[in-house]
Amino acid sequence: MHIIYSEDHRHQDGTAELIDGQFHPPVEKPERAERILAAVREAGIGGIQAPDAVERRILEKVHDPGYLQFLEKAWDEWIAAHGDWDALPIDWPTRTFVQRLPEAIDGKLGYYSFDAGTPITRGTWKAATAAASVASSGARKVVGGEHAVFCLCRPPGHHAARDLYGGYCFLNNAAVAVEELLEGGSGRVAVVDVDYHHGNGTQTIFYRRGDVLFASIHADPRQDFPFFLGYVDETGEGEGADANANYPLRWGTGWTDGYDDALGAALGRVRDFAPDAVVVSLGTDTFDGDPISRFKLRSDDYLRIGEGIGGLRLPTVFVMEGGYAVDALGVNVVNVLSGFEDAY
Ligand code: 6XA
Ligand code: ZN
Repeated sequence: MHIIYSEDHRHQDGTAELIDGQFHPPVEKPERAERILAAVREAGIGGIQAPDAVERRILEKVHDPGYLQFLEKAWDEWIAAHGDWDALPIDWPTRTFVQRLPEAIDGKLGYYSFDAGTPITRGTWKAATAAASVASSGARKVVGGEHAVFCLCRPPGHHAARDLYGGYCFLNNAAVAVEELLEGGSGRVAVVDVDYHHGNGTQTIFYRRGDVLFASIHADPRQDFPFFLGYVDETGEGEGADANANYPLRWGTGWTDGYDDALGAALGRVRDFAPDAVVVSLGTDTFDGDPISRFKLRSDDYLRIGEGIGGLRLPTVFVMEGGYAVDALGVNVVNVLSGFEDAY
């Protein structure tokens, strides 16, 4: 399968990340993409191509135009106000506050974000648009007849909502892929999100849409990020009623004691939905050795995930999301893609 990759991901390179109340080196770092690239190249998964730039029109289908303008200008406003240091929000319009966009950059950061773990840096816009371009170009290849494409996106995207960033995500790359597939002639698209964290952004973007199924297997939000979305009773609204399916699993879940069954159930929902194409939000932070996660999957289990998805026998766009155990990241991603190819 083709691989789409842009080296512009390197422009997202935060100085520090707030983890457990302290600043640490970011886990979402350029080395992640470099390791995955080296592994898929070595495994001979397919040819590697650079993307064409995503159209603004497509970005505006996924995101609010005011949000896009904010992201594009945020760094310039931040550096003018505070100097050359990662931009982080510290105040949010939560319960009892008015949802109004302030003038000051500090207020804008709070208005458009939902966590303090996602630094905006000098290169954030460049890297985030490159990742969206990777997803867009990959999906267009599938529209053009390829059976599957791997979009090596970084920064990730599944937490980014219509006008919110967080969870290391700025632009929703998976949603960009969905919009490209719909525009290219797919009547129905299913998103399968296997990242450890619930894809709150993707869920909300498509929550009222009946032509896009969102099915996600993730850490129980009662225990883990993003905490406030990803519960089983979130099933969609309006035309999207019954087109959203969450499979939360408890900390410590491994392949045989929960993951396999949840994957089977999620893929069953996809089959019942009868989509024309599938977008996979591919996170491997479900790995036993992941530094920020608490599932127990082993490297071989990723072959089974790939086989399960390949068994759908549907045109598939893989979009890279999380995964922070850098030494195992390459083999885990390669295993998903190889398992998929073997089963397809
Ligand atoms: C909290 C953890 C962010 C999770 C990012 C991720 N700062 N999402 O991997 O899929
Ligand atoms: Zn994740």
